[in-house]
Amino acid sequence: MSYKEAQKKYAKIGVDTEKAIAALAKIPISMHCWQGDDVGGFESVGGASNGIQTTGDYPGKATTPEQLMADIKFAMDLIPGKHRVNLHACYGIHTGKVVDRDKLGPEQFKPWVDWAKKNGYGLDFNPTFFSHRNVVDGLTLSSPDPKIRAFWVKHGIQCLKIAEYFAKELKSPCAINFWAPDGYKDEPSDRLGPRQRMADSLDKIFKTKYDKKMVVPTFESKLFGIGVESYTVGSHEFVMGYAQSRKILALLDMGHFHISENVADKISSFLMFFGKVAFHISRPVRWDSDHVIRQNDDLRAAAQEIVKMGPENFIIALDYFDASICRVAAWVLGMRNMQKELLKAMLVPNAQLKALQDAGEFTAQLVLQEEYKNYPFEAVWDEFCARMGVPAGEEWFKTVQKYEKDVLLKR
Ligand code: RNT
Ligand code: ZN
Repeated sequence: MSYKEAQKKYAKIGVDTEKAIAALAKIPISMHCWQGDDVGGFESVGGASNGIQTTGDYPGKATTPEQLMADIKFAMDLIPGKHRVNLHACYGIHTGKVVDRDKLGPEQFKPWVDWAKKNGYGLDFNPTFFSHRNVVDGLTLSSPDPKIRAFWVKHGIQCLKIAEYFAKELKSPCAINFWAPDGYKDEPSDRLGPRQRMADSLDKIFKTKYDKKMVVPTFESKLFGIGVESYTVGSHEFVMGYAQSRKILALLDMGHFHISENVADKISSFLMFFGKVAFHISRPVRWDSDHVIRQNDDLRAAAQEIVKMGPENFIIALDYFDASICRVAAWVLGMRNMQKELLKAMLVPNAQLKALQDAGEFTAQLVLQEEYKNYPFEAVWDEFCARMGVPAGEEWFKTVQKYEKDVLLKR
């Protein structure tokens, strides 16, 4: 079906495809640098540890800043629209001796800023509370050892400075996400103490002066991790309470809940009480496995809520890392899948369906929700990609395969 025919078909149900295309072009997605090297970073060759793990050993991963930048740029060029890059503190660029986390500053991130400027990307940021010797007994900000807490507090403060540097240099607010792996493998005797200590550490971090318009702290909750099965300090309730009371944003990661929970259902409540919602788009398979996102029901449901609540009220960041497949393809596929689901959600006559719900017309609601799934979305997507100057269909993969052969596999 041609775009013109699809446009007419959608118009009949009150959907303006031109509006949808224009709206989608304005949604920036924060693409995570860490898919490019299995959350490795540039501090050591040890790889991800202390609360983060990747599986797979697909060849060709980026091991230097130049390689990672080249791979991100290659992926970005196959993704329609203008987007952001999400960096972690462990991706600082060190000349000579590695500067420890408590002493990091803008200096280690200047090459990233220069590169982002050149390519027109916004930058977001994350302190790295893992893959480090000062994660002691699995604890950072909640450690009973005041020296360990002080180290991580200093890290958080330095990261706020780096986020402010990004925002000012790139003239675009920087979201900085706090996630700490702290927790216990087995039943702790004290559940309160670690939470009090974590709150106190965070308060010390956020006491630093930072530009509240340009730096947007978010705080990510988690149910459990491998090795931290019985207790997570930054649980959902802890994060909600902390963020709400300190007037920062809470962040929802799709992999950080019980597997049967509907994460999309949480969005409207978050929006009501926080005004804005930060999101890690991920795909858990039986656990927080961080698989590449697919066009599945969970992603569809999240995208529908984002569209209905107003995409401008969201910080959409991807968070997955699959080391068993081509990492560049994983980026392109995930970014495009997110955009496809956002577009699909925009091509649904939401006002009409809402009216059916309010009128108690549940049969019609169900029938139409299903029928609309088969509308000619693809024609609109193809048109969007053509206007954005990127391949619409699977041809993008051929380009990645060539890059893989010519560049990645030669590393
Ligand atoms: C871990 C969290 C966190 C990390 C990134 C690398 O479970 O999801 O967001 O994935 O900070
Ligand atoms: Zn996450």
